[in-house]
Amino acid sequence: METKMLLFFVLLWTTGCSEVRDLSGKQFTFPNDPRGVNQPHVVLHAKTNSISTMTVCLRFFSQMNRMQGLFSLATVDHENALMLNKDGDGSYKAHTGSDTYIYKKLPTNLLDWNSVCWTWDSQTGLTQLWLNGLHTSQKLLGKSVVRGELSITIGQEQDEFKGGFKTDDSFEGDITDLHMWDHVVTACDIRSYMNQGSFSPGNLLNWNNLNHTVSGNVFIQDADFVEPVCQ
Ligand SMILES: *[C@@H]1O[C@H](CO)[C@@H](O)[C@H](O)[C@H]1NC(C)=O
Ligand SMILES: [Ca+2]
Repeated sequence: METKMLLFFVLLWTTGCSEVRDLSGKQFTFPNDPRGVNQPHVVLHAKTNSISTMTVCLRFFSQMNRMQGLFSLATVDHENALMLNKDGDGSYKAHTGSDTYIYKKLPTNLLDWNSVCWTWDSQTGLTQLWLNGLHTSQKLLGKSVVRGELSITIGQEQDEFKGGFKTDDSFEGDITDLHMWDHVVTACDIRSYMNQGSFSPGNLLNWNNLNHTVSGNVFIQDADFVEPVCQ
């Protein structure tokens, strides 16, 4: 009994703390442990209660050939308020509120990084997906503005607000350079992001100043997206 209580408090202590950190040059490593303690994931804290326009960019490295969540933003009303998933065949599913668009079979690296950016504007409903310097044509997605307390996770996909994680859409691999903006970033800036050039960091989520909470077996390691200069 006492051991159980102690374990409980240790878990609370190791999973409950948010930390603001400059993660430049670092990655979150999610190994093959989706059933692990607390179903490994990272909660990202953004200071807003409303999103009507956005861009989210991240780089991921994974060989997983099943559905996996790349970015999961839930509100109390919508578990998939803003969600990006990748399927085993390289299809990407973008979801806003209750609307979905599926980009079928985009060429995705299995043994290298993939840089992904997703833009959406609720005024027009237009959305666009960028992958490794290329982009799709514009598509129409929903126009419903995201409102209320936000719950953002990577590593696991929410099927309910702050939870509902399932082993079969968890993420396995590495994630780095995640940024989120409250506007549609220009094509020039997105290309620059993808080529590791200079760009203005996200004003909703900023990898260089990321407020986050790690839960379970997630490791922070050096990322090798930029070729390291070996001495
Ligand atoms: C980080 O996020 C937590 C949870 O939302 C919040 O309580 C805390 O104030 C944030 N820290 C900073 C420095 O913004
Ligand atoms: Ca979901």
